[in-house]
Amino acid sequence: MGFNEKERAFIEWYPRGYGVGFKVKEKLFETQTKYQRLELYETEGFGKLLVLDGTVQLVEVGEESYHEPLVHPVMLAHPNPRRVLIIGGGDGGTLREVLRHETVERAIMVEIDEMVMEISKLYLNVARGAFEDPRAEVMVDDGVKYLRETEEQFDVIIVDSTDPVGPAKLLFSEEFYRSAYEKLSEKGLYITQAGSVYLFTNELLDAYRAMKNVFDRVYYFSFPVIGYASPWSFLVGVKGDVDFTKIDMERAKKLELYYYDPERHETLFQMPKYVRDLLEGTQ
Ligand code: AG3
Repeated sequence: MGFNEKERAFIEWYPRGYGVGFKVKEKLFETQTKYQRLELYETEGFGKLLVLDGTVQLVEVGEESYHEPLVHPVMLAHPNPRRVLIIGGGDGGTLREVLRHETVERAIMVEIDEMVMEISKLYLNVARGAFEDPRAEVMVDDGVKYLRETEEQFDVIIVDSTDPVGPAKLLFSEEFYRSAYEKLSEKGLYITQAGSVYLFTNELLDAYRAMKNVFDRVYYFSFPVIGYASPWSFLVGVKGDVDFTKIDMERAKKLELYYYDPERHETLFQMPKYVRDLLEGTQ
């Protein structure tokens, strides 16, 4: 569906006929991995485009518009994030941003699809050395199983998955949130990408409700991500005495960021009326 030979464009079709697309110079390849269909394109204006099961994962030019808001708000709100778990994120962008924090001693990344990692390493300018960092421990495993079985504790858990439909569905279940809560340290933060509020409304509200049943506090924020139906949603779950509305400006100043603005952290929580109404309607 996605690649239109005649137009030389890749278009991601969301529910209700909503589309987001890029003009492409060429299709670099397409393959079926053990878990999903992987396509790679060279776009006209945004570098390479990585697609999984027909959905845009990233474009090289602008991927930071996703990885910055996914990583830095939670890392800067936590008082001392030393142990971080990333579930998914095979391209290495999330790992790269996590490792920019000097407090991090260990960053464990659990990606189910080895092929996504290998192809990203070979073709994409995204990980930029993150996989070789001595603090990084990368494993190929099912994140649901890993989190259920691990005896480790984490200060921050980041879920960088595909959409809450299909293979990643379990990552949005109450059961999964419970095992995440259990594996967070006394003070812990959990963040997940959570889709589009107007295209995956039910999935988002279900996830929000399930998170509210598990975490001590839950926050919603959205961010304009290049390549996704804009704005994109993120859900944050808090365990214990951590205030997600406040961040450490001293540490923030050491990071050079382009999209997420720590000085305006509070603006993350502004949302259109219909979104607030939808969230307030969940009980
Ligand atoms: N993780 C995928 C976010 C979901 C995108 N969904 C969509 N386009 N329908 C991104 C991987 C980047 N590390």
